[in-house]
Amino acid sequence: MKEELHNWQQMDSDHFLHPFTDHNDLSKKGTRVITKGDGIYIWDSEGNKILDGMSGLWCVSLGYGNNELIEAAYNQMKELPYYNSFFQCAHPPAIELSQKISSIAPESLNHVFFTGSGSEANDTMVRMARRYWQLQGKPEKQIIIARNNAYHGSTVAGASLGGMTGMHEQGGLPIPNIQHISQPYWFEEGGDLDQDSFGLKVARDLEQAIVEYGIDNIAAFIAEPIQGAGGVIIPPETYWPEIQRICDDYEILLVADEVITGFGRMGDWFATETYNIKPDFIPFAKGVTSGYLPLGGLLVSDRVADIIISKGGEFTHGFTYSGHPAACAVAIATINFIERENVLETVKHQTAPYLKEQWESLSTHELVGEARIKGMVAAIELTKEHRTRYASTIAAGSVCRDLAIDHGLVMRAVGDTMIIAPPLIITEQQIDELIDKTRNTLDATLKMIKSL
Ligand code: PXG
Repeated sequence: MKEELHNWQQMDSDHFLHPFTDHNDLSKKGTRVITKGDGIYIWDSEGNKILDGMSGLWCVSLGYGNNELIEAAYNQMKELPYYNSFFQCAHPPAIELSQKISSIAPESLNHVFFTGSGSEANDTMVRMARRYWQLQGKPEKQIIIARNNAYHGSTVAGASLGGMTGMHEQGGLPIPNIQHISQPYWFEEGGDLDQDSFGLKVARDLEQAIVEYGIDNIAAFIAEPIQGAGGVIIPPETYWPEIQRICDDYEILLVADEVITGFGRMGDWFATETYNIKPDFIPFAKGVTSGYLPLGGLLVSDRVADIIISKGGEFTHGFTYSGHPAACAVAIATINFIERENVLETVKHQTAPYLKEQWESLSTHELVGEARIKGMVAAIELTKEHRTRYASTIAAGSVCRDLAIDHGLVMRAVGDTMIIAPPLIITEQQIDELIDKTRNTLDATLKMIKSL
């Protein structure tokens, strides 16, 4: 093997275009090359062991090195590594998985369209929602209402549904007939309102938008039950019941994007259970395979599927890797593991409450304006004083993220919001380690900021 094959950073800098990356900045610092994972830990090419507080990218819920998932992929690849489900074909893993996901999904969602990712799941939703209304004789119902600072993926439709202005600015997005309303981010945007009043106010923006754009033009409303990439934004308790009321009153389709929250992150199979939401579509991905292979999909309600199936003829949509057999086999193994090992019960009644108690104790730290948590996702707002941020030139979040790595912990920074989403298999002892590392990181960050 040629020597330069091991010079990962140079090769990376010469050839590899990374997602969401400033390459000038990266080439100065050098990429962190991750070479190994085991349980909740990863190792980099320098040999550092790091607690993966982000489950990869919100996906490795069962941790690294789970032999059942690995063997499921291997065995399926030996039997049938690929076949498609176009042209009136299918294969056992996709059929079995569609049945299995329907059985754990909320009652009225019994149909699954497979994709390769969460972005493709949302693209599928846009096409299916519009097709549904067309088949109902209402082709003008095209508009999909989404929210500022939402993340729904990076394809043209996914990025359009998302409310990330930085993404819209780079190339003519959003596509037509996507409208954005406010997000339920009390800490940043709640002003003097208490959380419950703010939750209601923001939910009612949906009603205002429906009136403004006209009910005859609106197909659907999409939201993440808890915004993930936007900064683990946990809505006030009043928010979702009011959103549900509005969607019911105006009969628009409700889409709960569970790409992050699905498959156990809240201690329920889906956050729609946790929040008692009744969606027509659930886009999912990530945790469905614990990230071991790429798979996404769209759970579809009976009311939508019945129309698409009975009136629609051919739905002209699909991907080469829709329901890839090896990915489906890993997903079946993931669900079986979660069921057999009582992962949801442990998260719900044991580890998530323990993490909550520990995480909320961080709120007394001088650097912390708020520590919030729901299930196995949590955030800390770094502030100078209670709800006052540091100047953006200080970049408190980036400082904290880099220091976290030095302390052996992956935390993600969204501006000055620090977030974690650890593997669902994390133990109480490992939670103690995560909290210690977080506290030490906060101390070091405060020291660093004060020295600036
Ligand atoms: N919906 C939601 C809610 C997501 O979080 C997607 C859709 C798109 O999934 P794919 O599989 O196409 O990536 C996501 C993905 C971050 C980060 O920085 C979050 C995601 C992806 C990349 C980065 O937090 N979420």
